[in-house]
Amino acid sequence: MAGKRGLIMGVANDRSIAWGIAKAIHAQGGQLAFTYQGEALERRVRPLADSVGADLVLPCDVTTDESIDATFAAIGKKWDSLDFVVHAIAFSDKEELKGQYVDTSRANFARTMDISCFSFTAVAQRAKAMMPHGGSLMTLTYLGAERVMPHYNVMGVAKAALECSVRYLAADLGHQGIRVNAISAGPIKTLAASGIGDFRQILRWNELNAPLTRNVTIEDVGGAGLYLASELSRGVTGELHHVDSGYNIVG
Ligand code: 0WD
Repeated sequence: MAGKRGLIMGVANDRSIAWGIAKAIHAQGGQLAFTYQGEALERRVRPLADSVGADLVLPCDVTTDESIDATFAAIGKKWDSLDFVVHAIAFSDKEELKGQYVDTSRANFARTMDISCFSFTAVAQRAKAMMPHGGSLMTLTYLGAERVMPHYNVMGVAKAALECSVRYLAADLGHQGIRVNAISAGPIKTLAASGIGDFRQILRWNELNAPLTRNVTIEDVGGAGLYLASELSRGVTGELHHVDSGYNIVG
């Protein structure tokens, strides 16, 4: 990854999946920029960014075009091009990740879709302008997009739309040498996951039933993120890559 530059979006703390990917790419010499959402997270993200020698650490709230534009403008001032973007952002009202999907409200449906799905397309719109030599865009998804999983509810619907948008973006951007892929990660105890009802049971169930009989770590996902960001995956686009100890083949 020496000589490659990329943006990591969605680090909340050192347990974040985005941080696992950042560490793996940094270990191979990639240069990183980070975004954070809000001042509370800035305090956590800055020291992490410092530890991998990143000095581009920018606020970005993906719910507004102005914020995304400002982020890419700031990157454009320091770097003339980008090689990869990691999008590891999702949000839904916790109260609607407990009961049944059928009770989803219009407002939370729209917000979940906006932050967890549309934001990837919004980022792709800006990133492509900075990828004249091609590049790699990746996002994070979960098996709840493909099947009904307990309490995943509206987030499953948003992830299904996200996975579909990966395919459309891959088709749109392929001729520019820009690859677009998704990693479908197994359950990992992070801040976002703590909002999902009965998450502890889901972890235990996966551990017992996955072919590898263990849960995945952010380092496991980091390895896959490194592969997708690098030239090793140069022939891969529009792909949904499961990093879940094989749970998707049995569960
Ligand atoms: O089991 C898991 N943890 C899995 C997570 C399994 C499979 C997939 N994923 C996905 C998530 O759905 C998400 O897309 O991985 C991605 C990263 O999630 P994470 O690493 O599990 O969670 P976390 O460390 O909380 O990072 C997600 C971050 C937010 O953190 P919080 O917890 O504060 O919501 O997404 C960011 C924020 O930093 N985020 C935003 N960033 C910019 N603008 C916004 C926003 N409006 N909303 C949330």
